[in-house]
Amino acid sequence: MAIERTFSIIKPDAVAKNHIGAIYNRFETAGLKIIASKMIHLSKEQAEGFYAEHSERPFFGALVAFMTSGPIMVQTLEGENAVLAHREILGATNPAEAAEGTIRADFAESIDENAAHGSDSVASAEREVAYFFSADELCARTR
Ligand code: RTP
Ligand code: MG
Repeated sequence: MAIERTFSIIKPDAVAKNHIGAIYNRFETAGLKIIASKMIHLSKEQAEGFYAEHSERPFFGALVAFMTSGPIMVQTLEGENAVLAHREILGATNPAEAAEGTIRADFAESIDENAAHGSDSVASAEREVAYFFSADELCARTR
């Protein structure tokens, strides 16, 4: 099993509903270690840059408006097959289709406000971690 890093966002809806701790608990229960974490309020430019791959999609404006509507928590998570393991506990993009017991099934209301983000590949994870964290903000978890 490969030890990977992945990138996580607790989105404005879940922060507003005080679900930060409950979602962190899901990460730790799944064996994912938080190796960097901070609260930020994205600017429009930061949100547009982060979701640049979706810039031509019809939902892009709504996505940027939502992601800048309040503070978010950004995390780097580390563990065995972390990218896929994290996507599995997140559940499907649309919470109505998310498997029972997943973060989106339990904490999200709609496809537009779906509680959390997770990198979809190792390459995306590298880009997304670097978008928010400098190398010296990533802590070794060797104990
Ligand atoms: P995320 O990037 O936020 O983890 O979500 P994801 O990989 O599951 O989904 P993605 O395709 O990357 O889409 C990014 C966000 O855009 C919104 N979306 N809306 N109305 C729609 O058809 C639609 N499709 C995507 C969602 O809020 C999704 O999280
Ligand atoms: Mg995505």
